[in-house]
Amino acid sequence: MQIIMSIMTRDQFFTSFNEVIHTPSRFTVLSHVNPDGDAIGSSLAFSQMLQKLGHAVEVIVPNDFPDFLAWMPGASSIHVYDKDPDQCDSILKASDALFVLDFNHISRSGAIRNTLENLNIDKILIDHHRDADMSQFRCALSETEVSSTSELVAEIILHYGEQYLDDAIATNLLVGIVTDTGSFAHSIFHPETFSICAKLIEKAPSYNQIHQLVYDTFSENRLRLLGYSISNKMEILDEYATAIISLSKEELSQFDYQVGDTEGVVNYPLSMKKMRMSVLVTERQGVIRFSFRSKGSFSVHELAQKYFNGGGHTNAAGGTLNCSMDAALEKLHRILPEYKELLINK
Ligand SMILES: [Mn+2]
Repeated sequence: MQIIMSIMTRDQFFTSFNEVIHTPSRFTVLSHVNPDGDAIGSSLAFSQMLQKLGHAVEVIVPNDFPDFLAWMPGASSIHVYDKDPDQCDSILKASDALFVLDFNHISRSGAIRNTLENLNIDKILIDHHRDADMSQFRCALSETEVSSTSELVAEIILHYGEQYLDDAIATNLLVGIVTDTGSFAHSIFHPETFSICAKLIEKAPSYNQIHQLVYDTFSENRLRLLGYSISNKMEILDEYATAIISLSKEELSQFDYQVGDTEGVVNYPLSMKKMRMSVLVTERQGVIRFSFRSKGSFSVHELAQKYFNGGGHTNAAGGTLNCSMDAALEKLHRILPEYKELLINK
């Protein structure tokens, strides 16, 4: 029988969480495939907090993270599963509990999926994505009306007291919040996001420097790929207030594609006043990946979940298809009429 737990309140979460962290333990913190700033920032900060509480903690991600995050405090200690699966499997098997950060569905665990399915230890979720399957978790802090998982981790740390914040933790959390909100441009649901950031900025060495380290790190190829994507590849569908950019494997290799190089490309079309949805379609490792963004109430989560084996948030979601680029674009065009009303009604 499957037990469906309802969403936990914060009080219930902390009661259960306190039991988990009560005695010195070996913990693993795990984040999602294709880790982004929030995945790395929240995982590092959370593991650093657990270490301060006297636990032995390792951070694992399914595959490598982009270079622009490599400077983050503690990043060099992260285990990348597909570089050393045996070591990661031993770490997981020796763990007393597993913390799952910034994702809530096993399909986002990449190559770790098999190990996870056979791992009988307590799992604790800290995440801000929709539709969490609570039956998998001993306890969960699963809230969608927050900017990022990093914001939730900041709340946990501040719950125990500001003395646990140091410059490394503050820096990691700021990277997570800044990247998941597009530098405070979206996904802000309440003023507390800013009061939390004010506390983090007090502790972090320099906010300006953090911003530069994250954003002013393009290679020439990456900037030229962005220019090419917008100039040559952006298809505007006025009748759906939608823009589509597609990049084939060949096009990516023409710009010497490195992990993370298409990060943010999907946001640019939405800077046009008339656009409600933007879709980036890329072909990598034999899979077609979709990245969806929207403005206002139009939910790309619903669309990604219904047609593209994915999901995420109302205004940002992802998905994948195992097919050719042509077939993927054909499917996208085919389903758009279903959403026409929602897309053009403000
Ligand atoms: Mn996130």
